[in-house]
Amino acid sequence: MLGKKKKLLIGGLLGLLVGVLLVGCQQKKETMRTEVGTTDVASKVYVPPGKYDEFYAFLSGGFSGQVSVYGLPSGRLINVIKVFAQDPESGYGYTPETKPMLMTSHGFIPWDDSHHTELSQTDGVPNGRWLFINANNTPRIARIDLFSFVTKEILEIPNTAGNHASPFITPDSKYITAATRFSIPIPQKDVPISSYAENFKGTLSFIKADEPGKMDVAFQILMPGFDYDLAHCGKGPSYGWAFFTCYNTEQAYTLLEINASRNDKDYIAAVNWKKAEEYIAQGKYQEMPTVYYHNYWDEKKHMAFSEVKKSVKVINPKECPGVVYYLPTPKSPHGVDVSPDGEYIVGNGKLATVIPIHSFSKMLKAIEQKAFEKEVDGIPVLKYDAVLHCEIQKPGLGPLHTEFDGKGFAYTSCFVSSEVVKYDYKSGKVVDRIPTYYSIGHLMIPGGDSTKPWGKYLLAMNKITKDRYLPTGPELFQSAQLYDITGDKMQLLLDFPTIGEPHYAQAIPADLLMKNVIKIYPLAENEHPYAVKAEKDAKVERKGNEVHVCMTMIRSHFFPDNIEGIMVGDTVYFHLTNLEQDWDIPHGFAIRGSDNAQILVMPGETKTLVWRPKAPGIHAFYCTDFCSALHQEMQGYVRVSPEGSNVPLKYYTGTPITQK
Ligand SMILES: [Cu+2]
Repeated sequence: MLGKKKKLLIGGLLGLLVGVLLVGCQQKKETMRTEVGTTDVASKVYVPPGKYDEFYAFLSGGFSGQVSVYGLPSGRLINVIKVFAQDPESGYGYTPETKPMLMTSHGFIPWDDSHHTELSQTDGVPNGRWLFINANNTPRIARIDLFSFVTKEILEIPNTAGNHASPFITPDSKYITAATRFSIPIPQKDVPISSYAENFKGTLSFIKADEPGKMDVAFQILMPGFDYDLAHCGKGPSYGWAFFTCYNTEQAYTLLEINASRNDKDYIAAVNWKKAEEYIAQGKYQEMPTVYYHNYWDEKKHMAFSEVKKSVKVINPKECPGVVYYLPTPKSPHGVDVSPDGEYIVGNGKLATVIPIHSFSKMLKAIEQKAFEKEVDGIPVLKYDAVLHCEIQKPGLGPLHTEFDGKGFAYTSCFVSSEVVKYDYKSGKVVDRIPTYYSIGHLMIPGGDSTKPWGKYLLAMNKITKDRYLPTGPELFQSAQLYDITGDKMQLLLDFPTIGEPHYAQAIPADLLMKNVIKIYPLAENEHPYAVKAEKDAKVERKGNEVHVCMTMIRSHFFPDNIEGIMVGDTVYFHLTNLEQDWDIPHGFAIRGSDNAQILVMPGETKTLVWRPKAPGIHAFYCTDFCSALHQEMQGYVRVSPEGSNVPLKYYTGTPITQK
C-alpha cells in the first residue's frame, strides 16, 4: 500500500503530466493551424489518383499573360489557357489562325500582364460559361470559353493606360468594368508631364459582355486625373451601381510613393451605371474618335478575325449629374469589395490603419440629403460619416483585398503584416487571423465575390516566396496557399507554386463546369478554308512562290508524308487537319528550321504552320505529341531544291503510286 504522501506525490505528478499533455495538445493544435504535415491536414487536400478535384480554380498568370487552371484542394496544375501571350507549345499567337487575337491599335502585341480573372454570372452566381481576364499593359479584356478552355474574344479598351480595375462583372453579366489606372491626356496629346493637373484625365469604362463575340465599349465616363485602381459591381439592392477605388487624389506625377501618400483619404467612386445608360439614351454623350481592336474567334472556321473600331461614347459627370459620387476612403485604397447581400462596400486602404465599410443604403440616403463635403470637377464628395457603416479597428497592416464566405464573415489580405484577417462585417468584430508566407496580395474564396459564396477554402496568392520551396536561384515561382475556412479558425492546408504572378483568381465547383467541357471538334463542322476531311482530299498547291500543303494527320501518319518540288524562296503553309475524333488525341507538327513554334492540332481542328526553307536539301518533319505506339514512325520528308529549279511538285504517302 502506498503512503498518503506518496499518493499525493503521484497524484501531483499525474496532474502535472495531464497538464503538460493538455498544454502539449493545445500547442499541437496551434502548430497544426500553420504547419502542414499531419494526417488531418494531408487528408483534406489529398485527391486520390484517378479522382477529381472539387473545384476548378482560375489564376491569372500575371506577367506570363495567361491563365493557369488548378484543381482545388489538391493544388494540381491542370491546364494553362493561352490568352495574351504567344505560346510555342501550342502555336497560339504564332499561327496565322491565332495571330489576329493579339492585334491591337499598337500593332501585334505578343505579350501582356494579365491580372484579374472573373467568371460570368447569372443572378450574381458564377455560371461556368465564360471566364474574363484583363490585360493591364496594352489595355484589353479577353473572353475565354469554358467549354473548350480557349480564348474566343479580345477587346482593346481605348482612352486607357493600365487596365487594372478590370474585368469585374455585373450580376447579370451585362457589363464588365475597365478603368485607366494611370491618368493620361484624353484624347492623347504631346504636353509637358508637369501639366498633369490641367491635362490628364481618367476614364471608367463599361464593356458590354452579354453577347458572346460582340464585346464592345458601351460607354466611358471621363474622370478627374487620379489613378483608378480596382472595382466591383453592386448586386441585390446595389445592382445598377459599380464601385472603383482611386488613389493619387494628390495628382502627383513623380515619386508617387511619397507624393501620392499625403492625403488622409482618397476615394471610392460610386457609379450609377443605370443612370449613365439613361443619359446615353438621351444622347448626352460625346462620340469621341479613337482606334481600338476587337478580335474574335470563328469557331467553325477555326480562326480569329480582327475589326477596327473608330469611336467611343464618352459622358462627362459634370454634364450628367447623379452618375458619379465620391466616397472618402482612407488611405490610398486598393481593393473595393461588395458583400454578398450588396449592402456593404469594403475599402482596402493600403496605408490605412482601419478597414472602412461603407453602407450602400446610407450612401443613397446621403445622396438624397445632399450630405456633400465638396465637389471635385462636378462630382459630389459625400461626407465620410454619412456613408460609413463601421471601421474595422486594428485589422492588420496594408489591407489590400476582401472576399466573403457567405456566412457573414469577410476575409481581408494584409500585405505588410502578411496575414489574413477574418471579421464579422456587420458587427465590425475581428474573429480570427492567420499568417501567410509571405506578403499576400489577392485572396480568393470560391464564389467569394458573388451573391452566394461556396466558401470552404481560401486561397492566398503571395508576392514573396523566399524559403517555401527548394531554392532555384534568384528566380522563385510565386506561392499560393490554401486554407480551410469551414471552422471558426482558419487552418493552413497546402502550399503550391504558381505560374507567373497570379493576381486575382476565381473558383467554381467542378461539377458545374465539367459536364459541359467538349472533347473534340466535330470534323464535319470544320469550315477552315484549308481543311481536308479525308486523306484522298489532301493536296499540295503552288500559287507563285506560295505553297499550300493541305495535310491530314491520323494515327500514325501524315498525308502526304513525302513532298518534292519546294524551292528556296518559297513560303510554305502547312495546313494540318487532325482527322481524329477521339478525346485527347492531338497530333503535333514540327519541321527543321521552322523559325517560331511547332503546332499542336486538336481532334477535328485545322492549324497552319508557316515555313520558309532557307537552303536546298532534305528536311524532316514529325509529330510532336506522343500519339500511339508508332508515334515515332509519324514522320516525313520535304525535298527543297534551289530557287528557280524545275523539280515538279510531287507528294504522296505510302508508295508513289498514290501520287496525284
Ligand atoms: Cu501523332
